[in-house]
Amino acid sequence: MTAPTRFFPVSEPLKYAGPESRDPFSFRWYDKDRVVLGKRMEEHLRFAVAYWHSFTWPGGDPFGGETFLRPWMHGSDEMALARAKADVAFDLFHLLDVPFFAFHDRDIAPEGKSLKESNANVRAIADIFARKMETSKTRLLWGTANLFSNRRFMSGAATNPDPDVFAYGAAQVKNVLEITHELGGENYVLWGGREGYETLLNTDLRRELDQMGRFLNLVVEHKHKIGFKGTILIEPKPQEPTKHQYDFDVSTVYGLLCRAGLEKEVKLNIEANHATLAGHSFEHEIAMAAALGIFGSIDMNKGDAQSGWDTDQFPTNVEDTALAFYEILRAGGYTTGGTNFDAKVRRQSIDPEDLILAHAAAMDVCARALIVAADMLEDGALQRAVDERYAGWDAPQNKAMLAKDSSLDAIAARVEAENLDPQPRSGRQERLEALAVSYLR
Ligand code: XUL
Ligand code: CO
Repeated sequence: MTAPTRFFPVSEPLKYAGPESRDPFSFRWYDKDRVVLGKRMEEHLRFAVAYWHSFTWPGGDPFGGETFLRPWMHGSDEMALARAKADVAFDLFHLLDVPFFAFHDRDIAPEGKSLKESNANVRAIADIFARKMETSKTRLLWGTANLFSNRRFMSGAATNPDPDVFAYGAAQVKNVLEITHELGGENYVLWGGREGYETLLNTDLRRELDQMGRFLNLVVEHKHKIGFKGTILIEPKPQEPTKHQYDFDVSTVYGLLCRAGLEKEVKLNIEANHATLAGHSFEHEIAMAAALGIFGSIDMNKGDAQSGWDTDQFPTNVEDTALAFYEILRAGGYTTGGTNFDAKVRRQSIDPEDLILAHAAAMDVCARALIVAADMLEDGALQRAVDERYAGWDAPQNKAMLAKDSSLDAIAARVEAENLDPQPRSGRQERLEALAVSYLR
């Protein structure tokens, strides 16, 4: 660990102090070594701090600019500021004792006058990360390229009508994928920031989908070429910034992957706030990805019930979070994925300690939710109710209907021969909702 930067008011990592603790600089539920379902909490949850919201966002909104006045955002030597930012970032990782972080290329280093210069800047900061990671426990959950902030990407990257922008985006991804690989990253994320359209009047949908499919294949081919063993993840989002994004939700991305022949190669990074913007619950998106065999990782940040945009708030609701972790546990837990806080403090939370306390509180919500979810799973009553509901499918004549050699003729003949007269049975929703809530603590 390098010397602390003294940006934060504490220098010792937060420790578990139990649910009764009134010390805000302690964990009440996140007890990293506590064993849950045979695995340490830290290994279950695999927390990651996102570089962009905590260290790069200045606190602006559509009506006002910067509120945070972070010291590393002000000065003329941009690379010196990027190095100072890296110091503070690794201090926060240390204080929170998190196993992972995640970044976009443009979060960690300034954009240069050419792609070559930009890539060199990213590499210089990545070299600093590599040195810091020799003594820090924090590893890289994922890297990603920002293909949406610069005005060249206003009409998309892979789906841009201008092939030069496609080329520029591809070259940028190559650099970040290679750096992610060199830093031992466990995943590489593609969020289609502006892969969508504003109006059909200027859009050739088929071309854009073909371009996107080829772009994804180029990334996967390069992954194999350089020997990156991590997972390529796509992060669905329905809209914002574009009116319609091609990666709308889990099911839509599955369709895109099948069209590109990549459903066995690419998995999904599911964000809570994106799920709700798409009109789904977070647990729906996780369960759908698991059912389709493409669950990878999550961005753990919620929206605001009253506003229809991506507010990126830290999770505070144990019940919702428990339902999400229940689906993650049912899916077998993470492999290369993790719980990334793609979340930002509110723009009035201007104190350095707010950054620490926001993450700590969210880690506690997730830890508590994990315990509840583990109880749900271990007790098994919820699963038994589901199994009972489908038990009829175990009978041989019913299994046979789903076999390749079944036919409408045979099924219709059996309905007649057996005089089938199906009687509806209760879905028992309220009973199961009461059961689910009974695990809360
Ligand atoms: C945007 C968003 C991104 C991705 C990575 O809504 O979630 O920060 O997580 O590009
Ligand atoms: Co995200």
